[in-house]
Amino acid sequence: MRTTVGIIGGGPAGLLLARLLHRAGVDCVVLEARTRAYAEHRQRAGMLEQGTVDALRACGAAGRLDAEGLVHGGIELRFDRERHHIDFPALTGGRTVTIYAQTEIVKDLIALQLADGPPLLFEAEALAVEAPETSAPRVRFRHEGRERTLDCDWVVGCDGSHGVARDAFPAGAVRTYTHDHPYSWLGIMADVAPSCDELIYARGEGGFALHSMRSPTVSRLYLQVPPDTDLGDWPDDRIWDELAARFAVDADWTLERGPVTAKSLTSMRGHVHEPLRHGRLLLAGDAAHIVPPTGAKGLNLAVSDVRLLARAFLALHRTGSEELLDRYSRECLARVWQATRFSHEMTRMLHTHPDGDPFEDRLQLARLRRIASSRDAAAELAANYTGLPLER
Ligand code: RFL
Ligand code: PHB
Repeated sequence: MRTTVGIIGGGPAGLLLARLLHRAGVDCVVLEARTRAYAEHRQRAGMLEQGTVDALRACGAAGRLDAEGLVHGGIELRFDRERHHIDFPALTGGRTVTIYAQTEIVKDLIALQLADGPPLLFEAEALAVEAPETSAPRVRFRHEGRERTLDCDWVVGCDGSHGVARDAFPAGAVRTYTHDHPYSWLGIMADVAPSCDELIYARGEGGFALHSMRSPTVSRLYLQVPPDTDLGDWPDDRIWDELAARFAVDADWTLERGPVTAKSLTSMRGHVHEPLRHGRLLLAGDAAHIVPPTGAKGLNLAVSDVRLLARAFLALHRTGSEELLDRYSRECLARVWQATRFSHEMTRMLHTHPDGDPFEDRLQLARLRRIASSRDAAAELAANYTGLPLER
């Protein structure tokens, strides 16, 4: 098998890159390790920046997103038993965010790809990227019980945080910056109408809680828990009681409860690999960086990475110039570090520290009060949350 751009991973990053390349006339092949059903049902992100929505629209993948996505004009911060609305359009010159599940984006992109796109192979697990420093890199992969090779001009690793593409960077040529936070998120999906019109980020007495949603009838909620938490210790009633306590306010407000349909644990960590290119191998999305989900940035960063990459491949295709590919790692990392900084700050501001440092406690509340009372501080949060421009 041979192609111009070999893409490892059929998550949002790989699928969107394939779509953008296909529309630009650049040929590619996507190798996805899992089955289609698995890829379409992995529960993850839900909050899309305006730029992510625009990118999906521009490549014809937003039909359902436009019909079913929930446009939000802000978020609510809760602390000290009070509610504070952050008004995004007023603070950012009209920007909004959209709630639409990652599972649905993946379904929409897979359907388009299988209808008229370049090849997408499921249950095709990449084993290794070979000869990335030459002009003829290869991906060795296993498909239908056989080992095969995909010969490429370029390889893009969109294979998530446990992928193999990164392994082809020589040890001395890559550095990984990491930060682990001392807590995890217990997430639930529940068949109950959301108790709010906007996402609620709460710093309660017992820790952080987030109220998100997937549709007018499905709620998505998260609780800060210790990293060694056993889901078996958290029956549904205990989860709802703890959520209700953390969201409690003096105003008249109730958390509606309903049947819990899924439970999960997510560790909170930051991870950035530098650089994002070695020879003709490039990294994008979670393969390149992980951010804690408090800033809702992971999927949005994956999308902005592949928008930059698609532009660079288009320039190469049209003019033969590799200039944009040469700049990819530096430009992309500048944005990644801004999103990492924002995610880190949101995480540190909203989670209670397990060691209960009272000084840090007071600082967190001071930060939150500053955002609630200063237009400039709120505008800074709104600009980062809705997404910094791609060029920055
Ligand atoms: P993915 O989605 O992990 O896809 C990688 C794909 O590569 C495949 N793969 C391989 N294929 C072939 N050969 C191999 N050797 C392979 N190894 C792996 C995998 O099967 C998979 O299909 O990475 P991608 O495309 O970079 O997308 C990144 C996003 O999935 C991720 O950043 C977000 O989900 C993060 N995230 C959020 N991001 C947001 O922007 N907004 C949010 O509201 C948000 N909420 C979240 C989140 C992540 C969460 N968890 C579970 C970490 C909430 C949570 C709880
Ligand atoms: C979600 O809907 O899953 C979600 C929303 C916002 C976040 C994290 C997760 O910050």
